[in-house]
This record gives sequence, C-alpha cells and structure tokens, in this order.
Amino acid sequence: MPIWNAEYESMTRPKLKELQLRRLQATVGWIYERVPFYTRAMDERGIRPKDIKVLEDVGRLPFTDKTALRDTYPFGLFAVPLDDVVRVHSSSGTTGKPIVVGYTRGDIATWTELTARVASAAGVVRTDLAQMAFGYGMFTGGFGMHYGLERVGATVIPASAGNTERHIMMMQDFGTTVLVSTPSYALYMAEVAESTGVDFSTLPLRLGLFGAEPCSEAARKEIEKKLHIVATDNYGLSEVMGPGVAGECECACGLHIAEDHFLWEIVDPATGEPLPDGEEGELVITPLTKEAFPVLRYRTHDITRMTTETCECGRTMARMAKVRQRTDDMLIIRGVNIFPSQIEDVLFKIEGIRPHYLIVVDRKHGLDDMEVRIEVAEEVFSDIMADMVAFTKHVSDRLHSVIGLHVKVTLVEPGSIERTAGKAKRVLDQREDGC
Ligand code: DLL
Repeated sequence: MPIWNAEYESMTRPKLKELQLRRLQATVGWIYERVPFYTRAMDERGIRPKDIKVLEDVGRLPFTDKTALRDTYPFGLFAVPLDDVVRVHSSSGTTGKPIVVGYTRGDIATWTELTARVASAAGVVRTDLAQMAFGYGMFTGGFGMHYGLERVGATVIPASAGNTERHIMMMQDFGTTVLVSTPSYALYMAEVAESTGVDFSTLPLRLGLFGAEPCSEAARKEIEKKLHIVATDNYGLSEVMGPGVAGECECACGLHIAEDHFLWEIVDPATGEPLPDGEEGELVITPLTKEAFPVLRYRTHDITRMTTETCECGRTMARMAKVRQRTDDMLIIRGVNIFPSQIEDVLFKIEGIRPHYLIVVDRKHGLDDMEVRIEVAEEVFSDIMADMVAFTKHVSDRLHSVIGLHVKVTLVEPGSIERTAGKAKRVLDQREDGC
C-alpha cells in the first residue's frame, strides 16, 4: 500500500529526532510568550525556552491535566487571538464544563493532513465511498475524519451519528465501501441489520475506520465477522487535536503515532516518572505544531506501550498498543482494582454472550457491590433460561478467576442494554463518591 506522506511517515529516526527537537523548541517558545498559564508554570520551575537543548529536556516542562484546561474555560489557554481561530470544538466531560479547544487555519490544515494519513494507512483510496457515523458537532470525530477522508479523495457521505436504519439504507443504496464510527456503534449496526434482514455479505462495504473508544481484539473480530469487513483502529483526543493522532496500517500491529507532530512519553501514572522503553504506562503527549491550542505534556490517562521497531509497512513512526484502559476508568471494589476491559475480555470469550454489557457499581450497607448485566444471544436465550443458574454461575466463576472478586451476574433480555451512536457507556457507578 502506498504511504500518504512518505517523506515524513518514513523518515529516518535520527532525522525525525532532529525535526522533533526543532519543533519542540519552537513550540515551547511560542507557548511561553503567549500563554500566561504556561509562562507562570515554567517560571515556577525555573525553566526558560532556551533551556530546551535536547529532546529529553521535555521532562523538565510542567505537565498539563484536565483541571488546568477546565480552570481556564473557555479560551484561557489559547495562544492566538480569537480573530485567528477559525474553529472550536469541545471534549465531552462527564461532569462540569467541557474543555474547549481551538484551531487556526494552519491547525486545520495539519489536522486534515493527519486524518488523511490515518485514513490512507487504514486502506482508504479515492474510489471509496466513506460513510460518516460520527457526530458533526462539538465532538472532534465527525469534522476531523471528514476533512481527512476528503483530502484522500474519497466520496464522503456525511450521515452523522444516529438513525441506524437510514445508515443501513444508504449503505445499500449508495454502495458505501467504508464505515467510520465507534466500534460499539458498528456492532449495534450489525444487530439492527440482522433484525431487519439485511445481509452485510451482499453489500460492497469492505473497510471500517473505528476509534474514539477502546475495542478489544474479540470485538474487532466480531465486527469483522458480522459486517464482512476489515476493521481498523485509530486514536486521538480533543485536547491535542482530535482523531489523526495515531492509526493502524495494514499490518494491524499497533497504531502509528504521527511523531513529527506529537512528542510522546510513557510515564508511571502514579509518579509521573518516565518508564523504560517498551513498558506499559500512561501516555503523555506534547503537540509540536499546534498554533491556537498548544499544550505541554498532556496527561492523557490512556494506558498503552510504545515500540519503535520497524514495521513491515515501511512507516518509521512509533507504534502504540491499542488503548484498552484509562487510569481514571479503574474501579476500586472492596479494595480490588478492576478495569472494565478485564471484564469485557472474560465475557467475550464465553459462547452465547452478546457484546453488550453494563457494569453496575453500588454501595450497600457501606460495602461496594458490583453487578455485571449481560445480554445473551436470542437463539440461546431460551436454552439458557432453562439453565440460567448454571450459566450465571459459570460467568461469575470465570470473572472471579480473573478479577479475584465474586460479582453478581444478571442475564438481561437481548436489546435491553442501552445502545448509543457514540461512545458506549459500560459502567454505571451509583456510589455517591464514585469510587
Ligand atoms: O475521541 C477523538 C477521536 C474521534 C479519536 C474519532 C478517534 C476517532 P475525545 O472525545 O476527546 O476525542 O476522547 C478522547 O477517547 O483519551 C481515549 O481515552 C479515547 N479514545 C480515543 N480513540 C481511542 C481508541 C476523541 N482508538 C479519549 N482506542 C482518549 C481507545 C480511544 N480509546
């Protein structure tokens, strides 16, 4: 497969490091002069832009977390006057005010280039018809991917999120070849198609660009089987740009991160200290070319590991492992740390369970209580009803063997767990303090 921008995506690592250093120095200078929050934060640490002499000096710069972004709501961290900002988006916080991010015309051009790389690496070509099922709104998914797909030359169908029947109708009538959505929405689409008698194997759909939420290998396989496509993963976050930060190539062995635009670090989530090469930890990103909304060392909370080993596709950009966990997703139940992805991995391995589940956490009489609600496939529902006790015990035992905790397992009717067109909600934490 051709590489979208081989000059950069395949540049030698020493050349890349040189470029990163030049860009880091320029970014730090830009921020220090223009964003009082960072001028103060750097002054407090006694560091000036001229002190950035080698790439490792990034470790001397202050971290940025969501709190800083919230405290400066809405435009307090912008490095340019609003006159130069041509677009804003916001990230969907679960509580309080959202985080607002801005883009200059130059930022939009960079963003377009980077989402074009992601689309192209996944296999999109100009003859494709790409159907967008991300929302076109404050969420970065819709507009972000749209521009990149157009740049590649694909025909974009800006259907936006929701209205699943209409999506399926357009796929049939237009001959859509590429679907762009969250993985959970793709699974929901498969379910709706099944219930309305639409057979994906008869449609031209061949490729999926999925992102914005974790997707296990089991879920990927399920999507590929049900939609008869190749499913690819891409990653990004509003605070550093949106989609376009990293994406899989045809080798599907990690997501190439656009290192010419993003400097990454993997740190210990508890201490913020850098971890040795290849170890799993929290991803920290410093964008190197942002104009309107540059941030230093953004704590993503996403857990991954990096490799710089060469990839067969010819890209030299480092690859990040699929993100399955966020540090702030971790549930502490009766003193045991549990990630929802651990539960998903158990469920997906059990025959008959559908890929829809909800983890409900509550506190009763001062004790944490966890229930896992699962849907079972229609065809096995009645059989299982006959032997429900044995089946739920089997699931509960499997969960116990992985997470070390007895949890209540409840079988619910197929279709009763809420589906969304965006990011799936897997956890309902009803404890007052949420932890
Ligand atoms: O989700 C940007 C995006 C849109 C990426 C479309 C890919 C496709 P936010 O709403 O700010 O931005 O959410 C960012 O979502 O920190 C991760 O926790 C999670 N996330 C994004 N992509 C992936 C992925 C967009 N491929 C947050 N795998 C991030 C796992 C992902 N988690």
